[in-house]
Amino acid sequence: MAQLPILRYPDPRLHTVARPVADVNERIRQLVDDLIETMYANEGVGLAATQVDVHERVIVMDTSEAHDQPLVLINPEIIERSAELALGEEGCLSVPTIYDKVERHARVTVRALGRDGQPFELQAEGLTSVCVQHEMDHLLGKVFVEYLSNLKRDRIRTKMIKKTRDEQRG
Ligand code: K2U
Ligand code: ZN
Repeated sequence: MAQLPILRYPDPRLHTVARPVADVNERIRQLVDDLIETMYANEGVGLAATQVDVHERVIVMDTSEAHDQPLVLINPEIIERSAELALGEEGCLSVPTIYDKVERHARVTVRALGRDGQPFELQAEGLTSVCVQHEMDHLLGKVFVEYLSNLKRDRIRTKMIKKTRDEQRG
């Protein structure tokens, strides 16, 4: 298991479109385990492979109360979306300290492969629904700040560039 470095917005690699996983093999299982470790280490409830500069369709999530029930979604696809929308507070490990409201489908049904390579379906609502839509955006190269106004996004971009520069200076 290893903690992986998380790309920081506005790193252009965050806008890469991930390719489908061809074979759920040992390399993919190792990636899944590293994503789970990295997610917990950063107190996230989700993490997409895109965020660690691996551009394959893999997501991990854990929206459980005790943060002890990791969910693995390989080649996820949303097969149903509710007409009902919901406004929810979002953050992102690639955009630290920034939180803002984004409108999402209130409920979604997702079909994916698990860590064992077997297909399953997940009916998600609440935080799980928000998180899976947020992570699937990552696999399409989209970061949640792109739903915000140009003014907000420009201010966030400037803040992230300064934060990264200050951290590099130590
Ligand atoms: O993609 C990520 O960086 C992980 C996000 C997932 C997430 C986004 C929006 C709403 C829920 C989860 C991080 O977990 S951001 C931290 C966080 C945790 C709980 C609620 C909101 C944000
Ligand atoms: Zn994110």
